[in-house]
Amino acid sequence: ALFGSSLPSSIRHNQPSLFSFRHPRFCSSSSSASFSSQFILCASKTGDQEIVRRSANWQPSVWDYDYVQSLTVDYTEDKYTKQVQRLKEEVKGLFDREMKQVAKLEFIDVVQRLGLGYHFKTEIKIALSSIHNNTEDAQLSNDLYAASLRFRLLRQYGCNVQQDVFQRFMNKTGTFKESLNKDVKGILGLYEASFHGMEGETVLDEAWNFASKHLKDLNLDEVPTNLASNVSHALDMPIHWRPNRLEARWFMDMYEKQQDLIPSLLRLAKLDFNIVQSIHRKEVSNLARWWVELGANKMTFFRDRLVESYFWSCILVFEPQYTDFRELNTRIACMATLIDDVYDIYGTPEELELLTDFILRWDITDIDKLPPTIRNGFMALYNTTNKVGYRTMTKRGINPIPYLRKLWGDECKADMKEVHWFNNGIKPTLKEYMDVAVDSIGGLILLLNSYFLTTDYLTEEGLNYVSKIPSVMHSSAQIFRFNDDLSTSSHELARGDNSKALECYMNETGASEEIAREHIRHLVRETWKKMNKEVFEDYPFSGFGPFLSACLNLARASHCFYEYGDGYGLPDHQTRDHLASTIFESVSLD
Ligand code: 0FV
Ligand code: MN
Ligand code: MN
Ligand code: MN
Ligand code: MN
Repeated sequence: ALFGSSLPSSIRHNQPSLFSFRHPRFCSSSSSASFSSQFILCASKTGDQEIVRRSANWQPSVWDYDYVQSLTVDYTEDKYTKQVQRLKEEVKGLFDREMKQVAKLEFIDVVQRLGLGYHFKTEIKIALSSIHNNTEDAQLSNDLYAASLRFRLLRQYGCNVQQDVFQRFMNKTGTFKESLNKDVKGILGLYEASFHGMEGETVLDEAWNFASKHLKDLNLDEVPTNLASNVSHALDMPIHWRPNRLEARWFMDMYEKQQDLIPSLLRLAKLDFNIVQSIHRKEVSNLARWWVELGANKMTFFRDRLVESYFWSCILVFEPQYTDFRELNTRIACMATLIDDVYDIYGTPEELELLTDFILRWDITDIDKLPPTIRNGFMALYNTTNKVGYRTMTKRGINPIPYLRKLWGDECKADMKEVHWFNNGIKPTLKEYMDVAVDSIGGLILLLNSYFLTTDYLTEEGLNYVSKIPSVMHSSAQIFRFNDDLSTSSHELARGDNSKALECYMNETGASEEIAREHIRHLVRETWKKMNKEVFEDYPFSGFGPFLSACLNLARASHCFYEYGDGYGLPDHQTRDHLASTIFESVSLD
């Protein structure tokens, strides 16, 4: 079972300290000293009462909005477009070269990891189908590296290749042969392949166990430098979990060091990266103008994370033609952040009840009944949603507002439930928690956007189907929630918040934090296995491609934002570098 079993309540942990803070409340100013000094106390008069509010003391944006607004677009001139056209033709020709099957697989892998897969969909499809049908090639069956590469690329593409191709590398007892130990390249390939496993595929589970243990135990000083870098990179995060643009940026530098590199391919990858980045720079610069005009960069009651929200949107859907998606989705993500901070920190339970009611009724009559800051927040949410609705109805002929409203409502009801749990010291089981927390993380509304702002065939039926949350969408949001909780819950609980996945599991089972972490990480892998299957199920509507990729990419974005700490709430270090190297810094061409 995904959520494990609960142990008798007699061994449940009591963690009173986790619940020592309550939501802001009405109180006399003299009692405000009971709040921890790490919070800014903002007092505001409403009638006779004074509201003592908490503040999470968010760090301001790490990006200077003057700089972001002034970003220039350098790579759209004709001379680059012509060069790219010529290079694309040249690379297309390379798919037709006579070569060994394994060399062809390596070529496809390089093209995709360089971020160029979207230019060569037809060529890749033809090449992989022919490899899929060819079961005669001895190397592809007998060599662990070749078999793993074949398996990974075919699965990535959606071909139903059986896990049994790995049987020949296993003992009768069902474990991998120890004689493979010397084959680091093969084990690395097996490791990457194992992330494409689905539920019930025990061979791939064993592949993951075997390969991760051997890669972790390796002495990398004894391995050739390039291979060693690839091993560390894979252990840091497997290819299947990496956002493609980020992988492309890293892989270009690796590929450049390769002896047998194809110069025109590398040149194309660099040019294409810069051209796409130019489009992204323009988009984020326009968004910064909107943000500053909204005055949102001056509001301190919620996180100012415009650029990070844009980066999420870029990871979800990067292709140049989807500017509308990125531009509108970024705005929605900023509003999801606002709402989350209002429910988690800023509002009193009474105010939040009232706000939830406004959001469910979707009516701005009488909004002055809301306290000013919350009223302004609701108005921003309402206007932003209507803007997305207007753009969609005028450009795509369908009104998505009823569907967006519904998901905002679900999200706010989930937030309200968490407020209730927190204020009453209620500790749900992991399953009870997840039923709510998949709604409160905000991923579902982004995925809904990714559907109606990218599909070529938008219909009311399609929108209705997606708004009922197909399981692929649910799995994606679930991974987002788990990853977020792994990295943010210690701060959240110290500040005063409901129990998150880790604490719910610890409370339910009596497990230590370390065991609970391991368990949640295990659930992340289990949920990926579900999603690996779900993305290739039959869907009743065409034009689902970008939406299904967005489901995978939302999970990937959450790995990339949360693997090294809270990259969204406290965006330092890795997130900052990842973001800069993807969106701001061009690749040097010589
Ligand atoms: C997570 O923050 C977060 F970023 C939310 C909910 C807003 C949605 C934004 C994007 C997808 C960019 P936090 O850890 O505070 O969320 P929870 O739900 O744990 O309070
Ligand atoms: Mn929060
Ligand atoms: Mn929250
Ligand atoms: Mn909360
Ligand atoms: Mn969180």
